[in-house]
Amino acid sequence: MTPPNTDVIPAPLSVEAGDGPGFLLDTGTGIEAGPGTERVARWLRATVGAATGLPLDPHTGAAPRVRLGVLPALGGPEAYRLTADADRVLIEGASPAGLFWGAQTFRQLLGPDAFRRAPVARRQEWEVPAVTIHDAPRFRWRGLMLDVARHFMPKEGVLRYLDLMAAHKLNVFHFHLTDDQGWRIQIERHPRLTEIGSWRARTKTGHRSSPLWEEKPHGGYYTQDDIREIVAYAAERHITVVPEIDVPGHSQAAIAAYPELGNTDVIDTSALSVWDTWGINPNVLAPTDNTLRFYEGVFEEVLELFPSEFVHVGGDECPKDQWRRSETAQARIRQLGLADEDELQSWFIGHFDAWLAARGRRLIGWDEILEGGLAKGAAVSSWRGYAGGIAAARAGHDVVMCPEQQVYLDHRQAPGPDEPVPIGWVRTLEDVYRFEPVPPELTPEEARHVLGTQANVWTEVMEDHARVDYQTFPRLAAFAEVAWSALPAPAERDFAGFERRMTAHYRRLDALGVAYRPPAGPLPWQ
Ligand code: TNX
Repeated sequence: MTPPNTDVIPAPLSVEAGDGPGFLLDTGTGIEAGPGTERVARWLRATVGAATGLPLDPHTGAAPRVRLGVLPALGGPEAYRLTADADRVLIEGASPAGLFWGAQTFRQLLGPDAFRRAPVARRQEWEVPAVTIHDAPRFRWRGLMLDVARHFMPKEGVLRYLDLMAAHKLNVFHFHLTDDQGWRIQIERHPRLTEIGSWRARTKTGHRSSPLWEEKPHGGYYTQDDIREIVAYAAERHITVVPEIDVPGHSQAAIAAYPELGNTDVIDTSALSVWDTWGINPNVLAPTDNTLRFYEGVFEEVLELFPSEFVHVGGDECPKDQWRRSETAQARIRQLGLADEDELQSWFIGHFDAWLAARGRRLIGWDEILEGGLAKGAAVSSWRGYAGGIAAARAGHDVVMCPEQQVYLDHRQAPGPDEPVPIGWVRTLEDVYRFEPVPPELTPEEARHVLGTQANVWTEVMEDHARVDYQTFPRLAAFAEVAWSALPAPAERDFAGFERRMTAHYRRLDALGVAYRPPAGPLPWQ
């Protein structure tokens, strides 16, 4: 018999092996839902039922049971406890979310075949080892950002990505929906955003030096019904979707659709099309009332679709050159009594900070929003290292740590000519495992503003979901452990032990059909 599988990833707070035999799931096993747990029970019956072929019917006679409950006394809002012995499995969460993470652990305990969509293992019984697990996450924001603007990912791929997040106990999906190279969300009152803004005539994939380098049309967008489906699917998995509409930079797709949004007194914006190269784009929004009203309209529809507390407004990489040359922008600076273009950007972001606050939401933006003064209620995604996050936390603002030096998964994961993605530094699995979201410079009081951490997947050079898988995995497993588990300081982390536990996890990823970067041997396309 195979030894009990307790190589749970991310590692729980505590795992105590029981003495006796484990619990056997068979045709007589029911999954019973206590009060408030029916949704999680349905998810568990559906996933484990599909993989095992067992009915898991709660009304099955007197057979042993898997029982689900909510027990607020368990501690932190997402804590759970799982106890298994020969007679029963009890999974209790401090909330339905905590219970759901416990259900994810239960699935890992059943072994890799529990991650399949149909029963392939010729067995009637599935064993959960006798065990008691206490668990709770370190951070409340355990995020993953996907850029669907540079390369569109069809809805099915997004739903699958959400399932993969849930399997790693990640709970915030930052959905980067707009950029220079594409606008991906239908906005009913501004139809050209998707009619024009979601397609580019040419796109370059691969790297210039690579034989895969080619140019072809690219595009796609989510209808509002698609978005509702994605948000509901995420909610079922206790994942919050935080939408990002990037302003005032990274906006060429919007300007191509509505030229009046750009700095028309500096360039002929009607000649712009959706951008077909990568990098920082000089074409930014004009700081006019018309632009503000236009984007208020966009955000009104966005708020209807996304119930998240936070709404991301981008704010990154906004070159100020056109504002320097635009008489309209300069007049605005004078009218508002601002010192410079940085303060103009800050005013622009501040407008949406107040606008969102008036609607009960909170603004979050990339760390450039610190320049020219941070808007009152703004939270910061600290991406250019820790500095922005440190400054924001010291000023009493909330922070999500996502420094590009550590957790940008578009960066290559090994040196060598075989790695497909040519951008960025080498960031190995071990580098990610040793990433620490809370910098030592922060006092405990300041550190409370670190809501958590996020890995970012920018897709300039990932043209399909196999490439996204390759860049995301296995590093996301290491990241999940950083975000969830109570790991010691980076230098003391047991990376060798993590790699050993990854042996079981690779089998789970295999069962899920994830095209991860294999730890050894040929790369998938070799
Ligand atoms: C910087 S991170 C960007 C993105 C790029 C990424 C590539 C950030 C807020 N802006 O637009 O895709 O680098 O790694």
